[in-house]
Amino acid sequence: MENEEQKTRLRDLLNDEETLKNLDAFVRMNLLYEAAMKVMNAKLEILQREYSMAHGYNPIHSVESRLKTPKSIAGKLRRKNLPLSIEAVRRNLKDVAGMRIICNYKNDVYTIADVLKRHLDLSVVEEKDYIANPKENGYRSYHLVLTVPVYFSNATETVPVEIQIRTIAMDFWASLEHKLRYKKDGKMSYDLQQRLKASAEITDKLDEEMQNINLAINDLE
Ligand code: 0O2
Repeated sequence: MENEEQKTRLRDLLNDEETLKNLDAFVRMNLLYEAAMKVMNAKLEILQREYSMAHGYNPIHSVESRLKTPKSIAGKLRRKNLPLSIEAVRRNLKDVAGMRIICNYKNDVYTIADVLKRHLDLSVVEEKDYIANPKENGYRSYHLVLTVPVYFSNATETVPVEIQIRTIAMDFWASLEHKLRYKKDGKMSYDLQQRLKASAEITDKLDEEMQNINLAINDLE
């Protein structure tokens, strides 16, 4: 019975012009951001293969990409006191398409950021170096928002993609910190905050030392 009611409600909803228009606009918006991530993924794949061939070394350990969920988009619009509309998303949110590039060493992070900034079809919209200037809680990562051209049948759209570039160690730290923050609804005890901050310092020292050891090994070869 309940199922039947739900079905009827869904049918009514899908017959409603306004709902259909919004649904269509949402699907189109998703297509746009997905396409931009595909373009970026292709660029990174080419870069990795070319790096391995030309230098016998690949500075990229792994790449992750994600599309922000509708719930998370709505939450961010609300926090910014913006209307829940596709237009507000397009105008104000730069992280609907998000990619994370994980590198082995700190200098690889800067290498990749520099290479991407040299791509003539990409434009830098935002750049934050949280490695040179870590956040108060210890967070380290290199953030770039780049616009990517996406070619459709009758138009070219420039779509923002947020790219976080960090080392394996920085990623390890950020994943745990994110999980804790999410679990505790943004609230964390002073003790945990301090321990995380201290861990971030240790992580940074580890990154430095691993990089130095790797350079020393390279010198031996
Ligand atoms: P989620 O859940 O990862 O998507 P803006 O996005 O521009 O409105 P802001 O804070 O100026 O806001 O952007 P910033 O500093 O470039 O941060 C964007 C993203 O970086 C965040 O997205 C996180 O993914 C990550 N980030 C920033 N600071 C921290 C931090 O202290 N810890 C961790 N673990 N990640 C961080 P969201 O949308 O906040 O979160």
